[in-house]
Amino acid sequence: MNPKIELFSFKGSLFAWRVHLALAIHNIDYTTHDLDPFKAEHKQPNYLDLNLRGKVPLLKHGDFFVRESIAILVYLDSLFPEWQLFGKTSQEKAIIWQQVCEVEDIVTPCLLKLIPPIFFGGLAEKEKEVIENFENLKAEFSILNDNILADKNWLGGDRFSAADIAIYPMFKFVERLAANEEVGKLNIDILPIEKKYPKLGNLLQNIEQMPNVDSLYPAHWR
Ligand SMILES: N[C@@H](CCC(=O)N[C@@H](CS)C(=O)NCC(=O)O)C(=O)O
Repeated sequence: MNPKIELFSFKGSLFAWRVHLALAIHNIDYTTHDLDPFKAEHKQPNYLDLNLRGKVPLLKHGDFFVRESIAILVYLDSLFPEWQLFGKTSQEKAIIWQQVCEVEDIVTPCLLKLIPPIFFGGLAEKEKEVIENFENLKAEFSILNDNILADKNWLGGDRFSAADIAIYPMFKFVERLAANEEVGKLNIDILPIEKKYPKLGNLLQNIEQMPNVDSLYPAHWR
């Protein structure tokens, strides 16, 4: 693909992971620039010149730049129309976008609220809030499991789509958060996802059977 695709990322970034998934599953040759958040490389002037928000992911395609993981997926999907990540018919498009929006509206905010107390300290003081966020995630997982996935194997319909890409890193991160030793003492009871929510387990398995998905799991999380 000319010009070559370049992706600015952090190792373990949930949002950049979505873009890696789309590119790797479709076997696209691209270059990754891993920035080091601990050195604040994403806040240096040379990067802020490319992305005024100082965040990852950022996709570079020739002299065109696009930020925001979902916007990047839309861009890639129109560069590679055969992917059809956002569906073909009006109904497919509506259902896929509905699911993507609900991931961003419900699942992602819970995760973002759980990160500081679990990884950066203060869990004891924020225990009530942590439990509440896990309860919200569990309620959403039940809706996905019992309703949305009741009669389908993919989140957006009968085949792999942007909705599956949007949610996959979030599931993996929930597993990581809930496996934290301190969180274990709170009896959250959300793991193992595949046992508690079999249709979600089925979805995870389907996604993990797509090419190259396993190779993208952040090495430092293993
Ligand atoms: N909504 C954005 C979220 C991007 C985002 O928050 N990325 C994180 C890394 S996972 C980041 O760059 N954080 C650094 C910062 O906010 O300073 C997307 O979907 O791309």
